[in-house]
Amino acid sequence: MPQLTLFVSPGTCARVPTIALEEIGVPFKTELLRVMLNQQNAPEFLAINPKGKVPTLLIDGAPLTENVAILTWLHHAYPSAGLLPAVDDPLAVSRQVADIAFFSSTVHPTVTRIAMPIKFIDDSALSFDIVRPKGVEAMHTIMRMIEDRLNPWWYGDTWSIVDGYLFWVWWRITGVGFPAEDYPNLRAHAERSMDRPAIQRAMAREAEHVEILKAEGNYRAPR
Ligand SMILES: N[C@@H](CCC(=O)N[C@@H](CS)C(=O)NCC(=O)O)C(=O)O
Repeated sequence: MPQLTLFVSPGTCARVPTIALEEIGVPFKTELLRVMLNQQNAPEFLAINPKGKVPTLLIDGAPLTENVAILTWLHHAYPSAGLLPAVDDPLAVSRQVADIAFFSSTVHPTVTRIAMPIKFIDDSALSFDIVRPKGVEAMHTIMRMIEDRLNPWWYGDTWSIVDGYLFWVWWRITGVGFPAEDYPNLRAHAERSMDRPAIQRAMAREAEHVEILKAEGNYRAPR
């Protein structure tokens, strides 16, 4: 069994592979990166992941980056965990990769426009007045599509890690004011997700990290 260490930071997309690992039930360690201290760009971490991003998964000491790669590797390494529905036709496999890639390459960048608008313009007021509303507009288009698709999970009756990805996105955007009222299926999805013991364990790991950061004075609440 490989030794697994996941670099994380609370509230980030590293929650998604944390959920995946908790669903698998395999032993793993998490390493907290302090974004407030820019530890993701410290030379020690850049030597592991030159992109300076979480999540980064060490598999017997060797790094694997990018949610698409980490989640699909975990699915293939631990197929009985059911991170994705079992399929063997190459086209069906590629469609599952497309679903995860949609979250990482379309939905996540839209989350960033809403959650971290200051990354796009060096003017805090303008970032909240212009960048965030344009991100919210783009996110409504995405969420209307997802609202119509959920039944009750992304793949119907079967929970998958795509739902774990959606759980993080919804938590992140509603946490900074994205209006939830028009999306009953998404609200129910978030509540149903929180009933899953693996998600509760992933959230508990994050809460421990938040407490560490608060005690150090290195915590910044989302706004
Ligand atoms: N394409 C990457 C994106 C990873 C990413 O953007 N991670 C963010 C947290 S959600 C991060 O590490 N941000 C730190 C920074 O940009 O300095 C993936 O899907 O894994």
